[in-house]
Amino acid sequence: MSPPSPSGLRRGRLYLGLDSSTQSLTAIVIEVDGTDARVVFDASLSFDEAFPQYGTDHGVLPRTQPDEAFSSPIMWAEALEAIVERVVASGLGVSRIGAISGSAQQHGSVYLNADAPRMLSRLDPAQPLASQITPILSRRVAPIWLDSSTSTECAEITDAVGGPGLLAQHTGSRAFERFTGPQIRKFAAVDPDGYAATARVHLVSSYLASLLVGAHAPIDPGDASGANLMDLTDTQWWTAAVSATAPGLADKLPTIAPSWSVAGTVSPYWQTRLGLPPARVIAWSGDNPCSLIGVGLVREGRVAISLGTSDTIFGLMKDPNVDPSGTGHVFASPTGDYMGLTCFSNGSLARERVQDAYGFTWTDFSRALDVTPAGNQGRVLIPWFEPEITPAVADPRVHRYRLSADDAAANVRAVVEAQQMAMAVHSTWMSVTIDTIHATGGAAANKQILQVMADVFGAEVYRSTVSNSAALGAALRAWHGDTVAEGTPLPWETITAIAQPSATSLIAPNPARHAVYRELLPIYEACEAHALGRGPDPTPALERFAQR
Ligand code: XUL
Repeated sequence: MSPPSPSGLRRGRLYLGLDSSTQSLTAIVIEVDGTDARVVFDASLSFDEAFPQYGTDHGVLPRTQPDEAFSSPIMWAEALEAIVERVVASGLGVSRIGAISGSAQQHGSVYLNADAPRMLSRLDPAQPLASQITPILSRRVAPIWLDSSTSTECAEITDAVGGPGLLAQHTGSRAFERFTGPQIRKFAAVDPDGYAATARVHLVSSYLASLLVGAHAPIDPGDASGANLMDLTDTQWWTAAVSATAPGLADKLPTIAPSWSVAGTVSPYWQTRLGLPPARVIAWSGDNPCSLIGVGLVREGRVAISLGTSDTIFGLMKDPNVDPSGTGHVFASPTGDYMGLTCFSNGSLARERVQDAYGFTWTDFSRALDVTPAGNQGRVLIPWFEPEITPAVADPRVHRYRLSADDAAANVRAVVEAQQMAMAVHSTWMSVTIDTIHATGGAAANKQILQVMADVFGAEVYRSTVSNSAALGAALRAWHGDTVAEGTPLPWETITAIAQPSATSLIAPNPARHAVYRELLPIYEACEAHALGRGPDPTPALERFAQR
């Protein structure tokens, strides 16, 4: 039983979730009473603003090569100390913290030398953290997910393991430039001495967890699956990929432990310096696995669609199904299941390009959706304004089928329908029957877009109001891990109740319109194939569709 607060209310246990993203560090604290949770603290530090001395731009160090992207592990340590200080200063009563967990941008890697375990266990509470971390780095900078400079390494690793299909089958993704394995291989090649001096390669998540516990923390399977190095079936490092990546790497990688494992307790450094209690630190994970929890996706059939700069569809899978086309990713889920994720680069950008082309406001844009019919009378737009990830398109071009560029309203409907149909088509590899969608991101505010989503998928769409889903997911994972450690694990449905969207935000699919899209979907696929130069002109099929 927790003691009553001065106001007479019972004060519950606190769980701290941190999210070290590309641009900022966020802290969310939830207070838990029995099975009820509520957010009691939520704050962010922007790296560029809070730590201008590093010269970062949106969290990225000044670039010397256009295709490389690095950030600073020292800055991340400084930010960790600063945000924990803020949590302590909030007056919440941090002695009530039961556990801490975290989320971090995926794929980034941090290189530590052999002194790390000794130094981490003896951090001096009289000194700031950052200056004490500097001597344990065998590489001053951390390559991050925006780095696309490792095409050669991707090809070499792919060849060595026996091809892209095999690599994807085992690790969940074909070789991607930004993934950790190819990044490690490049470091070993360009700086063999630095690589030799590296005793441990952490991901951003396990590095920050290590700073909290004062020892090397494990990596959870969710974040490990962003490395191109983990075998999905046993969630352990895949020897073939590890050997193909860099010499002696097996000894330099952290162990992989379940997402709910206790990585350690908050070290004496934090207790003495900032007054944190010796709380449990639950293994950190990647931002995508943490967001899965933070938007409440803990059963198969429920997915999230994030309509942001890029559009993303992700959801839980019971089985590690892999995308044969090689564009989707499979990560382990913090629930012990799997998650599929497919990203589309022409998201808001494409919607805005169409909006701007006709001088429309968002109200005009919504109205255009209101006045045009589902299926757009067989008029299709393939909106590759920018290079596209799914399907892979390097030389972007917009394609129109039976659609005049002069017809403003039809172009609006065409861009929205194309995006939703692309998400439906390119998520079938997950073999999940989607019945519920949690819509997030800026464009989820638009009811008409969500109606098209509901009609294309034939699924119930709810607007998710969670804003910092990765940080919330981390706080919920801390709670879950604590209940597991106490021997009284709570079901994920209970843990994520706070993350479920309100029933009043429901947008129901219309069966007649869904039937229209079921007919149009294969023709839309044919349009994509034609635009990619891989199929016949789909115009006759669109004519038949329009005249039906
Ligand atoms: C996923 C990916 C990004 C980062 C962003 O593959 O690269 O979503 O995780 O932090």
